[in-house]
Amino acid sequence: MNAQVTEVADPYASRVASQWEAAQRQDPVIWGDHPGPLADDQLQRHKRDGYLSLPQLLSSAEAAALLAEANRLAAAIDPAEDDCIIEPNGNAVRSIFRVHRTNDTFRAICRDPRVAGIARQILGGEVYLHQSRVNFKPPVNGKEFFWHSDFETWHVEDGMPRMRAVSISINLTENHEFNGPLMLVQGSHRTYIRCAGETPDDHFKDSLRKQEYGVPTAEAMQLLVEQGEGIVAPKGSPGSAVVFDCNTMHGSTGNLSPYARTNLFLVFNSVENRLEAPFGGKRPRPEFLGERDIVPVDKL
Ligand code: 6CS
Ligand code: FE
Repeated sequence: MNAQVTEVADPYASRVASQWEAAQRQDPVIWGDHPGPLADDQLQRHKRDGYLSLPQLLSSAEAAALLAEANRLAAAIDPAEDDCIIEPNGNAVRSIFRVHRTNDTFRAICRDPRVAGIARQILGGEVYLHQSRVNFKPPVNGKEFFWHSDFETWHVEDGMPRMRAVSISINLTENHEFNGPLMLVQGSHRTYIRCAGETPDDHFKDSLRKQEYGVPTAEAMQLLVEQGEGIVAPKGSPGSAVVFDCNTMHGSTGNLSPYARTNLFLVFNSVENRLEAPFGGKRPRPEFLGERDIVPVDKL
């Protein structure tokens, strides 16, 4: 008898064709009924819009302490370190990665129930940090982050199977219209954009400075914006935060203001959604970009 071999198609295949395509999300946004710090109406808004703006997740004093630590790290880091990313046009520090493992101040804020509790509530149970970084977006010349869905990259390049991750971006400096605040396409998390093209080898070496693969076309952006509720850019003072789904289309423009736009970006993934082999077939990115050593956040 012939064993039946069933090829299970990857629902989130991307960068496999020369044309982009819009597909339906296959996963819930809120996983189950887990207690946490968010009120019901906040959860419902996150489910509907794909993001939630929190005007005061941390106090301004806490944000100031985190900012001082971030600046201390940036001043001390050797730019040749793996987990340090430099701006595409110079040598200012753009991002420092894996701060949940390398720094006690940042580790503590990851574990804080006001932060981790949100991720557990949305993802329905125990979570770990898939990625953490401080983004500096330096004064006057800090470059943009082009439009992208984080999940698209994490699925193709890291092997994240399902949409069961959530990001919390905590503003350490004020975010306003002059310094390139986070922009999100409201409602875009319900649609998955399969991007055109193929992933180059060692893509991360360029993508973290300027992403050019795994990004939507103008037509894909138009579709998301028109079928959703448009583009939002929540403003906020230090200590404010934006929680957003792993598939929400987002990006930010450059910083033309004379002050850095610094934020702490934390990605929580469910322990039940651990990484597999990358769905794009290349070798996995380094662990400072996609954690493979799973430690539940409260055991960090
Ligand atoms: O590489 C990452 O994990 C993240 N960074 C960028 C610039 N794009 C994809 C994803 O959000
Ligand atoms: Fe992103």
